[in-house]
Amino acid sequence: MAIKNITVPDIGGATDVAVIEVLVKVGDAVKVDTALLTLESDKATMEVPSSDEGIVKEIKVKVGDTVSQGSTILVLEVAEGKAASTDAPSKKTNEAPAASVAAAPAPAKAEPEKEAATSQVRDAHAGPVVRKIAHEFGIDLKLITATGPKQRILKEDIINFVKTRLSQASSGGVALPSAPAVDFTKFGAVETQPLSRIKKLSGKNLHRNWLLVPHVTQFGEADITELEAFRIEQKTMVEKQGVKLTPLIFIMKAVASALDAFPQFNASLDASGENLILKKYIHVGVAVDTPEGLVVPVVRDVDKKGLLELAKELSVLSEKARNKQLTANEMQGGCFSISSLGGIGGTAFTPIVNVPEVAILGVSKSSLKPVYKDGQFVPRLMLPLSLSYDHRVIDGADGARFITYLSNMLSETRNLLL
Ligand code: CAO
Repeated sequence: MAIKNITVPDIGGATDVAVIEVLVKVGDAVKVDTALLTLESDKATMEVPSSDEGIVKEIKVKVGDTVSQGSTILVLEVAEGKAASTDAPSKKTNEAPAASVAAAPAPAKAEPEKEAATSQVRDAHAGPVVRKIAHEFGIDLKLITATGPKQRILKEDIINFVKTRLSQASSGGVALPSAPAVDFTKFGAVETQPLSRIKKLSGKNLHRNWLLVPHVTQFGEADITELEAFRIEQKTMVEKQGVKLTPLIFIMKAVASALDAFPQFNASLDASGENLILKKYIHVGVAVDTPEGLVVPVVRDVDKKGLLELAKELSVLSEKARNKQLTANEMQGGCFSISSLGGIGGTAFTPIVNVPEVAILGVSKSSLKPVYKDGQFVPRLMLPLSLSYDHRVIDGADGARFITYLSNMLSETRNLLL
């Protein structure tokens, strides 16, 4: 064993630089490049790594001391033969170590652009508070995505890192990089608007569902020409009872029938993910757009209710949703969801499955299209459907069967009335 004094290397000519952190203690085994100290000058925070491998025998500096090039940092016991070639002769005793080895030589001045070699003093890219927090949590700063100016790690970066790791640990999930923070004021005027409570809540669920469920979206089209003719015929009469008969009511009825015919769509995976829980009731959630965000009240026993009853119930629930009067109970127990954007527009979209359900139907705006029928093109009112499902539970063939069944139900009005 040999004894070495490890000293402060060239720190760019800075003198009397404050020691803000001592990163090792007596007895620690250090390797080449292990960070020993953090120094903070008025220009930069830098780390001093070890130039040698060995055991720390004595530490010669403490937090608050000031050091310059050549100041002794610590005494290291190194294995014979591991001493740096620049080392002076070393002694085998612990007394009076004569050798003085710089912790790390500065980069050659002739090659200023060259990346610093191993064991260079390096910019710590983080202030003392941040470094202290990272040190206490045992976080390697190299793992943190810096969002501060000049790639500096901020306290928020550490917090985000810890939050992400905690949520991964609880979900057993994989690491996701966090989105970079962008200062948009660099590009023009901005206004910051906090998300509503509902948006924050539904956003969290949507994000989880998006990550958790292997989604497939199956598109389809239903010919609702006859259905629409029937609806228009009934509309005025129904409106006299204060109820609005929109295509959605018929779609709810068709969905209930399809759920009955394809029970795996009226199901949930249990917590273990190994069993399917088939439900013997048909409760359908309907996404309602409110100024505060999206909410999904649940209409119970859709299979057992008539069109008029469903229309009344949906109108009450969507009114309650818009007035923020829905109870928790009214938003629970759904087996399947429908998200209808048909009143607004668009041709198709990919809805996100509302976990623990396994499928969701997206409905877009119907339009007249030329359809080839009995040897000629005829104008038909076509309704676009988008069925997203959890591919762990539902096979592609079943997805196609379900949407075909649904289209047939909607194309034959009497199917829905009987
Ligand atoms: N094709 C063509 N027209 C349609 C249609 C469709 N698929 N669906 C509805 N319409 C028509 C209706 O017939 C109605 O027309 P009239 O006033 O002339 O009768 C008009 O569009 C408006 O319908 P509506 O939206 O008031 O009623 P609805 O039963 O279709 O929907 C509700 C009710 C509560 C679901 C709806 O108001 C709503 O909030 N939709 C948005 C849901 C949403 O945001 N989903 C997105 C979730 S993912 O972020």
